[in-house]
Order: sequence, then C-alpha cells, then structure tokens
Amino acid sequence: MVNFSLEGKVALVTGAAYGIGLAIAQALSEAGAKIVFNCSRQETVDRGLKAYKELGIEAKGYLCDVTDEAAVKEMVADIEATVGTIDILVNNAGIIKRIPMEEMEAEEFRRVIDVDLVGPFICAKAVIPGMIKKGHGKIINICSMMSELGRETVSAYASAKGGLKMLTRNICSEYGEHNIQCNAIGPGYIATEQTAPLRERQADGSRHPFDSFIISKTPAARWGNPEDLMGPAVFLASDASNFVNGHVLYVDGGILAYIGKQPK
Ligand code: NAP
Ligand code: GCO
Repeated sequence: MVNFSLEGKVALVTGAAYGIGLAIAQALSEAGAKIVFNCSRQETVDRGLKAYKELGIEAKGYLCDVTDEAAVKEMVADIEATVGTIDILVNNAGIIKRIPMEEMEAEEFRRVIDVDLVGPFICAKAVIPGMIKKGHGKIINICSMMSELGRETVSAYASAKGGLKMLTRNICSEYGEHNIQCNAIGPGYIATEQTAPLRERQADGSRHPFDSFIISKTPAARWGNPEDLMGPAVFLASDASNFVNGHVLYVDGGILAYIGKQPK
C-alpha cells in the first residue's frame, strides 16, 4: 500500500499565510500533518491564522523573516520544543521585483536573492540537524518556470530560482544518506497576489497582454490555481516519494513542453 499519509508529522511551510503556501499547508494538514508557518509581517501572520481557523486547521504562526538566521534558528528551536521536530520543510516564502535589469539597483537584486535563495538555505540548515537525529526528513523548495527560463524584468528572481534548483540538488547530494529527500515544485503561472499585476484587466476590459500570452503558452490554456499544487506537495512530503530526490516537479500545465499556440 503506497503511503501518502502525513499523520504524526510536523510541517513548517514558510510564507504560508495565503497563496501557494496556504494551499500547500492545507493539503499537508488534510494528509495528517501538524502545520506551522511564518511570515515577515505581523499583519500577514494574523491573516494566515484567520485563514487556517476558517479552514478548521490548528496552525501555529511565527513572525520570522527567512533571511534572518538568528530569528529562524529561534523559531525552529521553539517549534521543536512546543510542537515537535520538523519532519517536512516547504521553502515557499518568496518575493519578486519586476524591474528592467539596467534600472535595477544592486540592493534590490540582493534582496530578491536573499529572500528567494539565501532564505531557503537558512531554513534548510536550521531543520536538517533535527531531521538527521530523527532519521528522516523532507525538504520541498518552491522553484519556478524561472528556474529554467528567463524573461524581461525578472533577472533577480530567475537567478534566485535557478540557484534554488541547484540548492535542491545539493541538499539531495549532501543529505540523501541521512534519509532526507530534497525536491522542488516548479509551479507554472499561478493566479495569486504575486501574479495579480500580470492579470489585471485593461481599461477597455480586455485581458492584460501577459495574461493572453500565458494562456497561449500553456497547453491547458489556463493559469494554474494554488489548489493545483496540493497533490504534488503531499506526494513529495510523504513516504510515497522516499526514492525521489533532487527532482524538480514542474506543475505548469505543460508550458515547458510547448512552443506555444500559433497566433491567429
Ligand atoms: P505571494 O502571494 O506573494 O505570498 C508570498 C508569501 O511569502 C507571503 O505570505 C509573504 O508574507 C511571505 N514572505 C515574503 N517574504 C518573506 C520573508 N522574507 N520571510 C518570510 N515570509 C515572507 O506568493 P505566491 O504567489 O503564493 O508564491 C509563493 C511561492 O511560490 C514564492 O516562492 C514564489 O516565488 C513561488 N512561485 C509563484 C508562482 C506564481 O505564479 N504565483 C509560480 C512559481 C513559483 P510577508 O510579506 O508578510 O512576509
Ligand atoms: C513573472 C511571474 C513568474 C511567476 C512564476 C512562474 O513575472 O514572470 O511572476 O515569475 O511568478 O515564477 O513560474
């Protein structure tokens, strides 16, 4: 019998107040995991706690910026003391700054790299000792189409997500012998607050050009929803994927396989 159950497991999902993180945390909870999450703003932690309560999920929230190593260590120690050793880490917290490279300040580039790449490193480094002691662990990094492809204005984000793909492979390589599996999910274009600017209706009520572009580049001819990521997350968090390691599971409706629909 394939085991997709997460009963008795503790899952930390970073940045999981809404969007993709909330959907993944909900899925892990429905599979039996205890949920802990963190955000960098109190109002977002509060928003997340309200969302979990409405879902009937008893989640614990922390105010913690994933780029602050001392704060992450403190959060992980408190989780281990009050909830239990972390069995599953989902590095979901992330930001994007859409700025043409020649206009982007180095500090803006650094911030994206800090949150989207250094943050997952800091969080993984904090949970790995507990996973080694326990004899198992699951680390799931949230990569992106931009782990494979570039586009205008997202140089920092693509660099971070490309690096996150290689961090995934390196954690696999370095900790596989401790029965720790580190994989990634590569969402396609998902309808969340992060991509809302790309889907805004135009003044004349027509679709945003980028919205139409993504529809034409996706065989499924639709944007993804956070719910599309729930099953892949449970799979990678469960014993069903114990021999899957260093893999990026793209959940993109087929974008990476498709040259795109011929314009009419
Ligand atoms: P979102 O709606 O912008 O939510 C991001 C979450 O991360 C928020 O809860 C935010 O809360 C938190 N966060 C941001 N910076 C943080 C920090 N320094 N420390 C802790 N938490 C932080 O994003 P999303 O669309 O759900 O995306 C979630 C993840 O999926 C991101 O890594 C994103 O790059 C990736 N992704 C998204 C898509 C897409 O199409 N939406 C596709 C591929 C990959 P605070 O601001 O309060 O901290
Ligand atoms: C963008 C989008 C993408 C998505 C996602 C695609 O501006 O191109 O925000 O980066 O967020 O990462 O997989």
